Amino acid sequence: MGTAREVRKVPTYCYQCVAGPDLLTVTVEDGVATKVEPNFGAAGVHPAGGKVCVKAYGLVQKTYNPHRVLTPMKRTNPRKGRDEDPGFVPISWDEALDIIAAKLKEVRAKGLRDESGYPRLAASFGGGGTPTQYMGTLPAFLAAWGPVDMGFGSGQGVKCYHSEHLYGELWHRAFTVTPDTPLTEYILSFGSNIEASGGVCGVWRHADARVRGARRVQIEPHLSVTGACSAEWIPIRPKTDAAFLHAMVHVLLHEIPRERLDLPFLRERTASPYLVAPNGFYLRDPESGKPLVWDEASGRAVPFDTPGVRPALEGRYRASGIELGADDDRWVHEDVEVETAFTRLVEFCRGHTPEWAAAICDVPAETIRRVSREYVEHARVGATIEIEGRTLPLRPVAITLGKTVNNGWGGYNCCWARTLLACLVGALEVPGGTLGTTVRLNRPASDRHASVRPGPDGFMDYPWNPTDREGWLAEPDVRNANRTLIPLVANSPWSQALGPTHLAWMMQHKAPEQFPRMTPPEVWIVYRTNPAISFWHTDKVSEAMARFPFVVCFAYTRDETNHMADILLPDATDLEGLQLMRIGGTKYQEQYWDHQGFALRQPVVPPRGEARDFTWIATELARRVGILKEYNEAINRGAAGVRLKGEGWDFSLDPERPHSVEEIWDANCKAASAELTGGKEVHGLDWFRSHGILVRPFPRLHWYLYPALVDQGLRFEMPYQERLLRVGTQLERRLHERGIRWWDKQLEEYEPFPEWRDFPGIYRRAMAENFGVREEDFPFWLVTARSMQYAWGNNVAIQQIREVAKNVAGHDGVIINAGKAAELGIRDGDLIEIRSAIKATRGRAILRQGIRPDTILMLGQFDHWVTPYAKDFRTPSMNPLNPMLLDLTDSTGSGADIVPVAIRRVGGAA
Ligand SMILES: Nc1nc2c(c(=O)[nH]1)N[C@H]1C(S)=C(S)[C@@H](COP(=O)(O)OP(=O)(O)OC[C@H]3O[C@@H](n4cnc5c(=O)[nH]c(N)nc54)[C@H](O)[C@@H]3O)O[C@H]1N2
Ligand SMILES: Nc1nc2c(c(=O)[nH]1)N[C@H]1C(S)=C(S)[C@@H](COP(=O)(O)OP(=O)(O)OC[C@H]3O[C@@H](n4cnc5c(=O)[nH]c(N)nc54)[C@H](O)[C@@H]3O)O[C@H]1N2
Ligand code: SF4
Ligand SMILES: [Mo]
Repeated sequence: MGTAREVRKVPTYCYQCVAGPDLLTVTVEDGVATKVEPNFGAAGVHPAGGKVCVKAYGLVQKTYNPHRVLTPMKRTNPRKGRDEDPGFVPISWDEALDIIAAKLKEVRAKGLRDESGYPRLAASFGGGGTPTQYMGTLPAFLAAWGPVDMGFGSGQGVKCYHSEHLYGELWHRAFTVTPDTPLTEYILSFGSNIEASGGVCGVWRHADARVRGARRVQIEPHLSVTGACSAEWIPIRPKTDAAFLHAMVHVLLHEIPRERLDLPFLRERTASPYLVAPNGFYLRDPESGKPLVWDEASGRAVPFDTPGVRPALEGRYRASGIELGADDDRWVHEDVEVETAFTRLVEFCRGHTPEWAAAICDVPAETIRRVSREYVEHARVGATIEIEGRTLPLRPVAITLGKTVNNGWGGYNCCWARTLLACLVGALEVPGGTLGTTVRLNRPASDRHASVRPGPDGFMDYPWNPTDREGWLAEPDVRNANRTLIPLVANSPWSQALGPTHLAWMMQHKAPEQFPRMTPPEVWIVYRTNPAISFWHTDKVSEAMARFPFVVCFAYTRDETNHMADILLPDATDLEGLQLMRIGGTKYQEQYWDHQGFALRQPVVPPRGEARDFTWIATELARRVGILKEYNEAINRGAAGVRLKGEGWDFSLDPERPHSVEEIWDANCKAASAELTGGKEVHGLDWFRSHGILVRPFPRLHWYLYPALVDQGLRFEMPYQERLLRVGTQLERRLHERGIRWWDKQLEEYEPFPEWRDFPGIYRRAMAENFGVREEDFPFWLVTARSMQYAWGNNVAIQQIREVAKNVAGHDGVIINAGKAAELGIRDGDLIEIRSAIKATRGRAILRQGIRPDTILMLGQFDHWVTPYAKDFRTPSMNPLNPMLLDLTDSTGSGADIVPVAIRRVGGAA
């Protein structure tokens, strides 16, 4: 007490979960990080007032965790497996880097691709892309290397908002979809657990909306924290959301007057008036090939963009024209009967009555009907609002979908119906309505508006993977075959990780017919992901990775994936590393800023032990592998986030020599500030160290895509999916020409309107058919949900997080309906066994009223058996119980975290 102390406050960012980045300051006393606080200086800029969520408060303990790996390590036991002790021994950085570089050079000498055509080098990064904001210049190393297989599933992607990512980007440049929460009045949330998953910005926005009187209805099988603070909870039967949404479409089109819908929006901003010809493709003008609409003014069919046209929204007409199908299919029609896409839609949903859905969803028809009417009433069709001087429609209703609803079978239906419901009341991409956050498949990633480019037929262009005879990639270029099988996944730097990433694991066990012989990657690099815990069928995933010949894991602590590693490398963690990142604009989950710019992550304290900055590691690897020049050039091109050369400035690095970590980020800081200010201001690393961020205003008009479509005279590609029909037909032909039949179920989904299928039945039948079990022996649905306190398995090793989480029900066992438990003789705290068709696990029963009797829930992703501290939780996870199956893969390549199980009591309360 009383001794003079040096106290500093250091600004930095947190991006531990996808709801970030958020800004904070860390107090450092005598060189020791002691406290996390909001960044009050950024309160006027950051959408959550410069605050961070509970997870960021764990960063001090994260830094000083006694279980950290703090030196490079080498495996001494050549055998790999769960039961093998790796025998890790500490080695020097020199030795570690030399071993890795020697291996990489050996691989490079053989050729970047192996005899199957697959990259010899693979890399997996987890957590929804957040690791990029911690890995410094590693992306430049990978770019310098050449082809890398990024397609080994790391938990993210196919389990995430997968179908939403793909269809969302197609329809409205929406990698993820959110309400315009600050203006909305009515939110229908199908399993979107925003109060747990939305981070500090999401929680803040929704709290404000509640104060304003906005009404949120939570539709999901268990009462999540989001349900608990919603106006209403509707306990729907799992995987039946598509039927509920189809029934809403029915109510809007068959039970309420047409005038209540936004008819001008449908006519002018969607393809509703386009005429559909007998083979299911649009009727087109023979000369221009443009789709035709029925012009009420002239009483004939004319191209959709004819000046002065008054397109009919509904009706059947007789007209002539051509129809262009798959490949060279072409039909010439003389005076044939055609109908508008909208009329087709009305017919399509005729049978989808609330009564029909009620039986499927186990939700009363009256509830579905009432919710649909509330949705229309709150939409305020006709209202307008001024945003930054421009008058836009105001439609304060939105529908959001959570994971398990927007991925796997039924995901297409749910994403389609949600987007369509927005169109029916003109609420897509307008104030108060349903908005996309950001793009990852379309380019440029930094600006959603700039990604709006005119494509064919009056829609936005889309970067499909080709399916025509000449363009189709018959030989997959990575092990999950994303470009071969999934036209929608495009070919951006994110596309591999959004391919059917479980196929890469499954095929390690058996290559599917007509595919190249399956090979393991010769070198696999892993950072901030733990697929041995976070993916499906974790035993099988672990077995496959144990057979990989050479695995390099960046390691914070020991974990279940790096248990199979040959080399462990300790990286400078969140508060120790240096990196500049883009912030602001609009971003998932609900990061909507009125600013954009850059933030610095900086060493708040020096790295502990032998941990090294990522940029140093990447530079050393590039140098030792002999690709330093290519690596520096990649940084110059912007691989670390910013192009170093722009109009009127050039901070490019000399490609021939290695640069220090500070030199590299100093150049990035200067280029970033020049880019942001059009060359007016240039700030180096020192400036960013003290200021933390540099921003300029971001127009709120850019939150909404609608103005960009109006300005370019474009339409949303709704409701009829003519392009998907064509693309799917072509893909089917290509696969069948090769003799591939194992993707046939997925091909059925390429329909212009997504048909309802018995989605829960698909999950149950897959178990019976693949494992020879009886469906009725697995009567419960096992589902999972987010915890606000945990970012996946990222922070399970932090004691403080566990302490906070313990205050929230559900973290220590298996949630089961109290009434159902009583029937089965299960009391609170009893040990129960949960068995799927492939495996059983155990946990303590937590009895709750707030869950359907046919559903049980395992929060988060635990079940660790190596990760220090977490391995003592004894909290079960669904992941070992959930098989990877082709039958459970939809046409976009996604699956869902849901599995039929049986339960029984095996022991009394502890
Ligand atoms: N049961 C269940 N499973 C799920 C889900 C679910 O809801 N329930 N969700 C799925 C979804 S949507 C996703 S996106 C995935 C995410 O799953 P993953 O992408 O696999 O991510 P994490 O589980 O966070 O893995 C993080 C790993 O990084 C390590 N780590 C943390 N900090 C550092 C660091 O500073 N340096 C280094 N080198 N390593 C660090 C941690 O120890 C941990 O092993 O999980 C999926 N799996
Ligand atoms: N704190 C925190 N925030 C995160 C993450 C994190 O790990 N921690 N991860 C981020 C990532 S990568 C993702 S993908 C998102 C996920 O974000 P969300 O999708 O919002 O979150 P979950 O809680 O995983 O979603 C599961 C919810 O869906 C419900 N559910 C399950 N099956 C069904 C069904 O068939 N129908 C309906 N209607 N509901 C169902 C469950 O009851 C649960 O409440 O969260 C992101 N945000
Ligand atoms: S929401 Fe995510 S990024 Fe933001 S402070 Fe919390 S953990 Fe960090
Ligand atoms: Mo995710």
